[in-house]
Formats: sequence, structure tokens, C-alpha cells
Amino acid sequence: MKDTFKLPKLSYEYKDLEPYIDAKTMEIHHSKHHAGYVKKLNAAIEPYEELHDKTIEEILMDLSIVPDDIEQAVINNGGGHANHSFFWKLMTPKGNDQAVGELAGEIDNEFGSFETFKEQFKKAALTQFGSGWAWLVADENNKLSIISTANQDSPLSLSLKPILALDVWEHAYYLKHQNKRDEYVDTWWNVVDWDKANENYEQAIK
Ligand code: MN3
Repeated sequence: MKDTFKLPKLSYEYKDLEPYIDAKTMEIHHSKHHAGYVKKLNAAIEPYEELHDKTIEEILMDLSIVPDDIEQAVINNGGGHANHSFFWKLMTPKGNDQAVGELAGEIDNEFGSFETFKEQFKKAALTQFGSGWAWLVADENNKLSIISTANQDSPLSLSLKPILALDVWEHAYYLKHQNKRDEYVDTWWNVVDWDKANENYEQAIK
């Protein structure tokens, strides 16, 4: 099988997000779960050469170019690939738990304060029933909002531009936190790369 899409390397080691996210969770999440999405995505698109030179973001932004018989496979596994690639880059061993740059100002404008934003984001993460993601996104008018999506559905397919993402599938936290998703969300803020989130915002509003 052609490996059109590839599992991205992380810019840190699996153990580097400890004590907040444990090495075993990172290893399984990246080398098994994410790798699985990449493999299934490549299998799905293999017969369709017209998709081979597209980025996964281009495909998810316009699902009408995807043949019907593989559409759900692309939503699930292409979404899984894009979401995780995006998520890994939003984490760093040097997290600082404070938004920066233009994004920091816009979060204050939209949500009132950084603390209120965090509360609302956490609520989205906790009320997403079953597997899914919590997101900070910008719409076509550059307005920020918090949404959650089910399974591996991507905000790109809703014409929204992702700024910040949190994986709330059990595989993201179960080894360390078991059923306590709230504890995982609280801990996760320690490893958020706000420089990267601000970069995502600047790209989104360009
Ligand atoms: Mn995951």
C-alpha cells in the first residue's frame, strides 16, 4: 500500500509531557491510534489517485471531492489524522497556562476573561457525550467560538478554522485518569502551547 499520508514525528519525546500526560498514553496514542488512522486513510484513498496530491486539510474542507463509497472512512480516518496532527503541535513541555499575543486579546474580547474561556472550554470537553473533541475555532468573520465535535469529525468540514483542540476520547486519558475526564482537562492546561495557538489564530484571520 502507498503511504500517501504519513504519521508525523513529534517535536518532543513521549515522556516529555510528564507528569501531566504520561509517556505510555502518549506512546499508544501516537504510535497506535494515530498510526491506525493514517493506515486506514491510505487504504481508503488508494484507488482514487485524484486525492493523492491533496493535503488532508484540503480534503476535509471540501468533502464533495471524496467519492461516496469512501466518504465516511475519510471523515473518520482523515479526520483522525488531521485532528491528531493538529493536537500534537498544540502541546509542549514548556506550557505556560496563559494565552499570548493577538489571541489573548481576542479571547478576552469574546469570552470576558481567560478564566471564563477556560471554564467554557472545559464545559464543552465534559459535555461532549462519548468520543470526540473540544475546539476553539474561528469562523469566516474571524469570530471565536467554542464547539465540540463527535468522533473524528473535523471543524474544517464545517468551514471553521481550528485554533485549539482537545482530544476527549477515552484513549487520550484512560490509563492515567480512568473515568475522570475533568481531571484530565484540568491537567492538560499545563502543557498547552499558547504560542502555537496564537500562530493558528494569526493564520486563521489572514
Ligand atoms: Mn485520540
